[in-house]
Amino acid sequence: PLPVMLQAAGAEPIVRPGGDIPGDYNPLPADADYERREMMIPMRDGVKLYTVILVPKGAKDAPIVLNRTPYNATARVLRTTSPVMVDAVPFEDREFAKAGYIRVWQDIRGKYKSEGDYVVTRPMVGPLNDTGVDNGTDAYDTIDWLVNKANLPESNGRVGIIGSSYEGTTVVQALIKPHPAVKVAAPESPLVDAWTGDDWFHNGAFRQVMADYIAQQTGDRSIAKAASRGGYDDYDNFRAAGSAGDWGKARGYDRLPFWRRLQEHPAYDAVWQGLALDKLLAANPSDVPTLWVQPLWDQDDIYGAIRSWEVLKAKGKMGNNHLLLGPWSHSQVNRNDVGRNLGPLQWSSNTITQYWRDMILPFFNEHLRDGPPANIPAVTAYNTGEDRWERLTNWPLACETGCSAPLTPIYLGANGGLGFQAGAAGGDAYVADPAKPVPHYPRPVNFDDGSWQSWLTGDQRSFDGRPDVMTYQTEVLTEAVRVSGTPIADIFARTTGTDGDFVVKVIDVYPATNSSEPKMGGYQLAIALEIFRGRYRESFEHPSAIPAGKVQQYKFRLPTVNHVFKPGHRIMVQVQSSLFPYYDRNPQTYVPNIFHAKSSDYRPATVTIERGGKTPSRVWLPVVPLDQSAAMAR
Ligand code: PG9
Repeated sequence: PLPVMLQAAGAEPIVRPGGDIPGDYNPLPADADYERREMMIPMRDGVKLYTVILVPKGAKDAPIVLNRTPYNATARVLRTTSPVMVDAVPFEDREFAKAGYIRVWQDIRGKYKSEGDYVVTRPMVGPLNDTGVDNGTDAYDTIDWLVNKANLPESNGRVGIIGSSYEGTTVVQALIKPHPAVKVAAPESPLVDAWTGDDWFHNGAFRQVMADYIAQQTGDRSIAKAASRGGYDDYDNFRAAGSAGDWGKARGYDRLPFWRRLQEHPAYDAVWQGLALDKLLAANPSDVPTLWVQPLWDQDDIYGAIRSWEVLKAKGKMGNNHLLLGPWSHSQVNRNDVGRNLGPLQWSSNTITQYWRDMILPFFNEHLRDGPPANIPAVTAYNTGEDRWERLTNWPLACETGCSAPLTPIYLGANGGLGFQAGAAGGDAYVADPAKPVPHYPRPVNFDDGSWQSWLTGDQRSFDGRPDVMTYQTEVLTEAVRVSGTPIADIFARTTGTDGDFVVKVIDVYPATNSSEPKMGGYQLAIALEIFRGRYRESFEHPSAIPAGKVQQYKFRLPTVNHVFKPGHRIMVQVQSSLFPYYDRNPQTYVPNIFHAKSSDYRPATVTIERGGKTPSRVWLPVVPLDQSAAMAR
């Protein structure tokens, strides 16, 4: 036999347990201004969660900011390998790094380097979860460990929790029964109710593109590849596939439990209701000072933050709950500091710098290190018509009941008119054909080309004029109209089908000419846009077929606005029956479960939008006087 060892005595063996990948490699130069510690923190059930802690060198009595993520804690703290903490942390953490905070990132249970089983937006312990552990208990146990001086002697024992989207959801979950060391929170665009208005469904219409997300997120503990969608135009790809269920089946997604689960729960049943965090917040209203961050053009989660704030307001928790309505898309504030524009919209100042420097940091400083009062008002809302922040004492400024002003109906009229007076009875008919659905974005639609981020600000002229898009607009305004609150679509319609979707958009039509920016002349900017699946018009939980040919009412909430339609502009409302491929197609024939609709179920229907008389289709707008100085916080 050959000699066992060829190298000198005492040298490391070449082949040894663990091989050449030690698992604790830490590419940080000795002169770095911070330390990186990687820990496996034990939870109450023995599962250990991978946690990265960045501690500024020399830190003493430093506050902690925690983020719990399904998106790879290691990658989040390794933006660069810079020895300077401010340059190493993700963009969104720079203000914290500058201010000497201890920054902690943790992989949630079952993802990346954490142990345990991953469950998508794991239900809180209760009827849907009997394991005794959830994202609330995991946050609690983590915080308990972090504030123990034996583990992290540099901390002052106070913790702030922050994160956007899924990471925002983990913040909300940590607020249900918060650890006493949690002194401040900022859930940014959290998914709160995934059936009503965040992510998977909106009012029952399904976001088919989420199939890719589910494949990536649950195909592997780290990130898996989604199956090919086919050609470049996802409009063609999705349409050719048939139903959303057919789409997933053809890609092998039925092997993914969460994909199967979605298909088993198309309606707002006990599962979606049990997952809805606003209901749990209402039952356990938190006293933690919280800033709920809701981007106004959030293409993923446009409902959860504002809804949570409303629920806590109803529970009398105004004093410690603040709402921030920013002129952004989903997680725009977390990506980079390009805060002067969104799609074609341009703001006069960098709203993202202002967000981190003037709002979040002072708010966290106040509560985590006894900093000066941050003076964050109850509501900070960007006025998207007048291009400025407003500090308000309450929200909404107009609503159905209980506000200082009621909602004002604006009526769909004859010949495409729109006005504050109801007109004579009449109707406008169009053929909604599932074979030719209205695109949500001009074709080709490709979900990987980046257009996704700002599609909600797209020019609605691309669809105006289609025979299946009904457009109603006011005369050119001679006086400004201010809207501050949540508009409600209230459509009366008949259809020859037995199911159908309704999409309503409230649009600001810009003046026809714009000499400094010609392409914005006549621009149609949707300030609120939402879809509603007709089968849920009477109950979200118990769908029912639409009686063909009978007028039905479709009343649903649109996204919140704080906008001024200026003189020279017009107000426009568009109504249509699809928003594809963003949302799956409604077959327009009632079937028990649209995920499993057959190709023969997809049929054209003639939809008639009723106007005037006893069935006056309208949008209830939160119109308020232009001068809101009385509602302004100092
Ligand atoms: N909107 C994404 C998401 C959140 C929660 C569940 C699923 C998806 C996100 O951006 O994280």
